[in-house]
Amino acid sequence: MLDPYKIRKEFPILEQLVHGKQLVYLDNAATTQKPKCVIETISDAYCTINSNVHRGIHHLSQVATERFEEAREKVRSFINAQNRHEIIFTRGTTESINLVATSFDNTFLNEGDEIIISTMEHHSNIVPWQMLQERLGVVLRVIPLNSDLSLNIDAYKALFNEKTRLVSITHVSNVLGITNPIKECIDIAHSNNVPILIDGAQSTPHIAVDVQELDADFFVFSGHKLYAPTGIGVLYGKEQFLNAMQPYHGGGEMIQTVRFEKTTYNELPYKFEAGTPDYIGAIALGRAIDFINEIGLTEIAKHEQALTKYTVERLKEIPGMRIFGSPNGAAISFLVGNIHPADMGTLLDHLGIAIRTGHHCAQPLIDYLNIPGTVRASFAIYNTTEEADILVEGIKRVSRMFE
Ligand code: 7TS
Repeated sequence: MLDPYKIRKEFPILEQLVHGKQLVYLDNAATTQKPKCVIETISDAYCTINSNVHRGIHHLSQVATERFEEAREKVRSFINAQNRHEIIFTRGTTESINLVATSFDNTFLNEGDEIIISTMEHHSNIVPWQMLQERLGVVLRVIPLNSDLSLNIDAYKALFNEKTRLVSITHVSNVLGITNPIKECIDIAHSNNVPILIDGAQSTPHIAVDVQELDADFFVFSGHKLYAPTGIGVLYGKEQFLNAMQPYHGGGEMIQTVRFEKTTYNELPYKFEAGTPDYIGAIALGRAIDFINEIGLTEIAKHEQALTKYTVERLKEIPGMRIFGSPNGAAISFLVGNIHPADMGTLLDHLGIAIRTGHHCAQPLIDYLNIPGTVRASFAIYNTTEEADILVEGIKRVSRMFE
């Protein structure tokens, strides 16, 4: 069994007091805290191996390059991609989706072509496609939700036609904490001969992902939600698509030869990694993956899902509690009576409890729910039932103030 109290000791930030109270950090869907091993990896790398990768003949550059490519292998193994060159390092989920939107555009999309997304997407899986809508005249089709806020699979099936070129949907909703039936969604897309991108920002920290078993064409995620530093993320893409796509950014690293007459591009993955990559970030991401693997995603999922279930049950004790959907992951969105989410968030903060409030970068979902926003508690490996209890007692206290 995973022992969150033992794990917490690895996270220096969790030891602090906020407003004189022990910090209860429940904003993990926004970003997770970093274990000592990841922080030390960054510090050690700058102290011992820092040198620009792929360019140098000298020792440090070679070591840095080896460590960078080792990190790519760790990521490959983490999501069980077939090939290391199918792993592209980006700044995060947002950049990964923008990369696909931009590079897919040049090769595969024309005016009137259709892209399917869902009602529960994060803005980063809406706006890049809307930008294509403006630039190219592609049409966005949106999967509606059922009354329990799950994806309406029948409606999804009915959205496909001969103009559908791509599906792009989230694995786990950052607002609702609902895990979508992603394998089924992928199979439906493929039965219509349409490739599919999966936004794994909220799944990779919590459940094991196997991109080959899923048969995802693209899979994207962020390091910082996965105990790694900010500024590093991943795009996995099947070789056949990445090879057919045009580069996203131009510059160093992504070229084979540059002449004023003609430039030729580098092979995968470098074709999509223009400029100096965040190799220290990638190395730290590799360490974060080791850290997760040492604990094991099966144990992590068990712990977080049990904590979510426990918290949902306890939240239901509170009069006027409204939980949105049936969270089965590591995030719970709710409202209490008429208390505005921002008021709840501010007052909980005074009790040392860090939760998130508002639209969570999913405004269309919040509009669909016809609410001003939600209060969201989201868990990680280091959270405890004791913290869930502090949250529940805090909400009760705030609720009493509004009576
Ligand atoms: N997709 C999903 C499902 C997300 O939850 C997020 C970030 C992103 C994409 C964007 O990730 P980024 O690392 O590129 O910013 N979600 C949140 C959140 O729920 N609160 O803050 C960030």
